[in-house]
Order: sequence, then structure tokens, then C-alpha cells
Amino acid sequence: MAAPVYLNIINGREVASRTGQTFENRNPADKSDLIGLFQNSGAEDVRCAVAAATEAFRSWRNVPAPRRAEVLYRAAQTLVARKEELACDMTREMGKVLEETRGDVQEAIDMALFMAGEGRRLYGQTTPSELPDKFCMTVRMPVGVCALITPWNFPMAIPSWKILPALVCGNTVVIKPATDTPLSCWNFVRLLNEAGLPPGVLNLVTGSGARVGEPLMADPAVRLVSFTGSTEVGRRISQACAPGFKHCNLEMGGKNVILILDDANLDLAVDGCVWGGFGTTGQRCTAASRVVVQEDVYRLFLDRFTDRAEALRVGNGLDPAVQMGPLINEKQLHTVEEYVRIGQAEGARLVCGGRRLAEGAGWFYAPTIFADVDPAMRIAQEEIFGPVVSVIPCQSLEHAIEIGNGVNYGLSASIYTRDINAAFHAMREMYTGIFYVNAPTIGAEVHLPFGGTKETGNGHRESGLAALDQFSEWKSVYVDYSNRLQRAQIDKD
Ligand code: UN1
Repeated sequence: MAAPVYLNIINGREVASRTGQTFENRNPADKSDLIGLFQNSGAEDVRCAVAAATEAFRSWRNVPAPRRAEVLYRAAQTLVARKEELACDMTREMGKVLEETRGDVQEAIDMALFMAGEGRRLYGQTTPSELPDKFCMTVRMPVGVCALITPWNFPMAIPSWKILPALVCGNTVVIKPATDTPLSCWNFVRLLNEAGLPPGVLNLVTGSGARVGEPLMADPAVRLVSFTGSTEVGRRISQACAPGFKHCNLEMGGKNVILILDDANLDLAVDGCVWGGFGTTGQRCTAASRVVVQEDVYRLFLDRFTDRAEALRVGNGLDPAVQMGPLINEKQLHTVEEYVRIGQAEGARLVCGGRRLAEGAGWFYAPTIFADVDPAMRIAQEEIFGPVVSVIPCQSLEHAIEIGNGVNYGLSASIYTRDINAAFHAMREMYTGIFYVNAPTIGAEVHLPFGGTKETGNGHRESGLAALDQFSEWKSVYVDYSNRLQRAQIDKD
């Protein structure tokens, strides 16, 4: 059977790329499984999509926000009804196990409901004036056409973090999903259009960063670029946005850490490290790629963690018995292989994994643990984005915090301890955007801000109410009903 061909979605219609070219979307667990052909678009397609979004913005910005929100509610209902089918599509294109892709769709449902609720809030402030008979308030304005560039590891959740607050705030959107996982975003965009978005409000153009991403962020009609991906690409996007002073929201790398103190519930900590380190095959920005363990429990922890990692069943995520899927593609597999070589050359002790699995069928790699890692080693400093965890010994809480903060990233950190003083102390001292106590570094919920410090981001947060600040501009409004000239700062008496 011929593979289905998926078109771009522009101005409410499905249209082929002007380039006439397509690219393949294949299953990373089974390379013979061709999921579909997607448009290998170019600058002309981007121009059409931006033109449609620009035109649609003229009326969408003035649709009352509660009406905009109704579309999100309807989309949430469809997502609930089609959750299983959408999760299966996602596992097939991305590889992570069905339980996790169901969670990914659920995250889009959660965000749709949360942002739909915001349609009836979008609160500003009312505040007294310093002058008599004068009224002050703030209102939110949409920014305009938003260019959204999303990664492959959360193929529906992350698009939902960007699309839904953008829409409820009254912006229009052109989204470019990752070329490894275009189907989940395509499903989501189509479903939102079918839920009643006016044509042109939400457009999707598939293709590479060079051919689609570059012209999209360079287009003068685009006022905001929101990107999740590598720090290296984020830096380039930031530079591209600077000359036009575009809003530029970046969510980038992480080198997240779990701190385990001597008094921790060790079974709980091991559970957390397995889920945080090997969930999504370690391909999360929030993955627990470093575990810092206090000396007294170091050996015991390492033994238990290694046993559990070795027992993980790796395979095709559609099989319910499988616990860990493949890496996303060959390039990622090579990156992981390269870091394992680097770790060994640096003198870290490989205690399990360190090898490719089931050669030929998919991009499978064994859960891998390095022990006795020095915090300065590259495997403990650089984001690997694979199932590789570095275990680092430490002497004290202060030492653990110092190691934890000793990287260029600041996304997520966690501590396992029964000592509430230690937990609060670490919470204050860890310079990360997300912090967990007695839970791993993953598991963010949509109604809290998501993002990080240092090279993880550029000062913004996604999700939560913080997302509204990304996708709107404040307008401060002063209404003087005194019928005379009143001068702020000057007329004091
Ligand atoms: C990511 O780490 O790439 O916090 C996103 C979590 C998910 C989102 C993670 N809700 O685990």
C-alpha cells in the first residue's frame, strides 16, 4: 500500500508545497515502516502561510477571548475521543512507549482545557492612580503572527504549549514541526482547524530548518518566534530575531540532576532515577542525566540502579511489554555512541549498557550507566539526549548542590531526602527553573511555568500563566475623568 501523503495546512486548506518535493517519515523502531510523505516545503510556502496568518490576524485579534476559547474546548473533546489513535500515531513516528505517548496527548488536552479557561480570565490589573478622578488598568494585546518551531521529543505536547496560549491571546500562527515527527503536529493542527478556527489562524508548513525555519523567522510580518530545541540552534534564532526586535522565546538544553542524600528512601530514589534517566529513552530536556549520591549510600544505590536499568525491556513502543523505545534517528544514535566513547576515554566506569541493540531493526541503544564520574567530565557537563546517566559521588548536601549547579544549564533538579531542612535548603540554592522533592526531574504539569536558567532559556517561561506573558503585550491604560489637566509626578498637592 502506498504511503499516505500529508499536505501543508495553509488558510484552512490542505495544499501541496510549491517545491513539489516530499520527505519521508519513518518509524524509528522499524525502519521498514514508512508512515507517510510530508511536504518538503520552501520559502514560497512560508510566504503563503505568513500571508494567510497576517490576514487572519485582522479579525481573530478582535474575536472575544471567550469565543476563541470555545474552539479550544471543542478541540479538547476531540483529543479525548481520539486519544488512543493519536498516541499510536505518535509512538509509530517518535518511538516512545504508548503509555508515554498517551501522556503526551493528555498534556495537549490539559493545556487546551487550561488555556480555554484563560479565555474567560486573561486578567490584567486595575490599580489606583496617584491623581484624583483618574483610573488605571492594564490589558493584554496579542503580538501578531507567531512562528513556532517545535522538537520531536514531545510531538504534540510542546506544540500545544505554544499554539494554545498563542491562540487564546488572539495571535495567529505558522508552525514548523520537527521533520522526525510531523504527523502528531499535523494531527493536532488539523483537529484544531476542524474545531472551528477561522481559515489562516493556524497554519502548518513542514520541512527542514534551513528551508522553512530560516525564511519563517526572517519574514518581517512575523512578530514572535518561539523555539524549543538545542542551545546551538537557539543561539542562531536569537541572532536572527535581534535585528527586527522580534519577540524570541527559547527553550533549550538541560543537564538535569537528581541529588540523593544518605537519609533518602533509596527504593523511591531508584524508581525516580530509572524513570527520570531512561523514560523517553533519555530524550527529554528534563531527563535526569546526572545523579549525585552521598557516599554512605553510593554503593547500594549504584547496585540497585544498575540492576533495574539492565532489566528494562527495550523495543518497539507499540508492544505493551516494552518499557523503553528506540532513539529518534541514526544521528542521535551516533551522538550517544560518541558520548559513550568520550566517557570511557575520560576514565568514567561503564557499569551497564554502552552498546547498540538489535542492529538493523531500529535505533535501539541499551540503558547505560557511568559510575564514579567526575563532575568536570564532558559526559557530566554536556547534554547527550539519550539513555546515558552519569552517577557522581558526593560528600555532603553542600557538595551535592555545588555539583548540581556546576553546569551551563538550569532546567530541572531534584532531591531525595527525608530531611525537610535539607530539601528546602536545596530548593533555595539550586539555580534551576524547575525543582522537585522526592520525585525525579521530569513530570511538569501544564499549569505551572516550564523553563530554565542559564543556557536553558532566555528568561521566559512556557506553560502556566507565564505562557500568557509570552504571547501578549501589556497595554497600560489611564482614564482621566477630572476634566482638567493633571500632571503625573508634578501635581502633588
Ligand atoms: C521535556 O522535558 O522535553 O515534565 C518536556 C515532563 C513533561 C514535559 C517534558 N511534562 O516530563
